[in-house]
Amino acid sequence: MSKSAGRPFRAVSLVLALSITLCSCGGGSAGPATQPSPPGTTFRITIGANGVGSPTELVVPPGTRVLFTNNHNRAHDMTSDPHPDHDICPDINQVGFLSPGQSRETGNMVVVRSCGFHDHLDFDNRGLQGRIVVR
Ligand SMILES: [Cu+2]
Repeated sequence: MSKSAGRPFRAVSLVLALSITLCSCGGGSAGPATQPSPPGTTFRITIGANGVGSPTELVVPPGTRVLFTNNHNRAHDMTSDPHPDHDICPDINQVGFLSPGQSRETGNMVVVRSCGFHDHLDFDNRGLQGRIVVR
């Protein structure tokens, strides 16, 4: 058994300590005060030829923006219930008019509540209604 076996081990721990120190510089780039959802965790609602789907009802944590995408060949005007006041969840009204192919986010949904929405251009159409539950 040799006592010199400890020396290379000490060198390795010195390198480790150095790299930990170097990595601690976080890239805090200046941006808007509101934090966007990290990539991969975006909550989405997609409108297609069969109406609101994937999904019709979405459960999100408080502080979420939901991305609406219109994959239909018609325009849709996505607004909060109830029609025509649109005042239960005003954050949804920020989506508003979506041309075919267009996407837009809701406002930051911080209040815990159940937010029904509909297509204001076709408000009687159940296929164009859905719900975002913030909880
Ligand atoms: Cu409406």
